[in-house]
Amino acid sequence: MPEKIPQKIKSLRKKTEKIEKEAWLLIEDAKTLEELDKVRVGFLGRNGTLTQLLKTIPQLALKYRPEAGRLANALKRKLEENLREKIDALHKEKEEKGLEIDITMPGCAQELGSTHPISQTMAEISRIFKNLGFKVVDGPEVETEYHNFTALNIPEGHPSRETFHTFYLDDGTLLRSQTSPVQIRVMQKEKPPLRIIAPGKVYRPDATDASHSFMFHQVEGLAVDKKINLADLKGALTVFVREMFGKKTKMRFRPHFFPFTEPSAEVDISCIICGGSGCRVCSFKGWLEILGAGIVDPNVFKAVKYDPESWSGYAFGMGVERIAMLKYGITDIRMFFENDVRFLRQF
Ligand code: 2NM
Repeated sequence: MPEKIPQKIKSLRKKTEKIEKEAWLLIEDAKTLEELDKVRVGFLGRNGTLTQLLKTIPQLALKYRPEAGRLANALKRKLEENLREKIDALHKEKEEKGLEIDITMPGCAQELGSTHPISQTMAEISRIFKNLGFKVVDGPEVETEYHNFTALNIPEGHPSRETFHTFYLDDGTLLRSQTSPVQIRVMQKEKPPLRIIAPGKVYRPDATDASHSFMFHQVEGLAVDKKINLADLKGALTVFVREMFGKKTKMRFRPHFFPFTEPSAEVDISCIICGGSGCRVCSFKGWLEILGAGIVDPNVFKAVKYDPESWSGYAFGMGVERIAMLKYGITDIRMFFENDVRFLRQF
């Protein structure tokens, strides 16, 4: 014989069924999130119909309470679920209509960035040499030993290799220590005459301090033509230092050694701070070293199958950070690589 359902539970069941029907219709009818929230408050808010019903349960006789609780809580879960589904549907609808974006809201200000001082300096160096007829060229930062050393008249076992012997990759390639391998690549591809500059990153096994970094930027230049001589080199570099540091800047060559040029020189300019009288920046010498240069060694031409009897050339190389530090009065190379906007904003 089926157990007789007590009157109390019967009436509770009726009430929950009524609430469910009502809620279902109202939820279905709600057109906006605001309307829907009113429906929610009407049933589940502090004075909501369902909330009130739940509050009556503790007043029931103990034996009715479990069944009453099950009924009321099942309804509560169902309502919450229906509300959630409708909220999602309304959000989706709003998004599809594009109303999620309020075009009257104030925008987020995007601060304007600026070109990095090293990029600015490289662009300025390139501009000057472009005006002198040079083409700007680019090449890989991961190089073969051949392009980085052998073709540049630095054979295996040559002491010059030792100073660059750190950044090797597994397959025998290495991070380039100068940008001259780019020039080797251009000469392998193109016939003379040519005038090129190669700006870019280079890598050295140097411990970092105020004036050294394991990575820095270089611009190297190369001119190959008939009967190029030291006067051509001096002429081009004179134009460069005057454009870069001002018309009054003086320049001098000091003999030096580079494996890829012969003769070679280190090039100084008169101190741009004191004009040559001596100060802390030039260590009271009156001169600042800014680049290295020379006449291309015939062995370099042989490596790229240029006839050294018919062709001659000059080449030079400079560190961009050093030029930028002198130009802007920066005393620590690390500032270029810290990405501190308080530093970068100044340029
Ligand atoms: C320097 C100094 C002197 C140089 C040589 C070459 C090449 F490819 F022609 F052999 N490119 N750059 C050179 C010459 C670089 O940097 C201090």
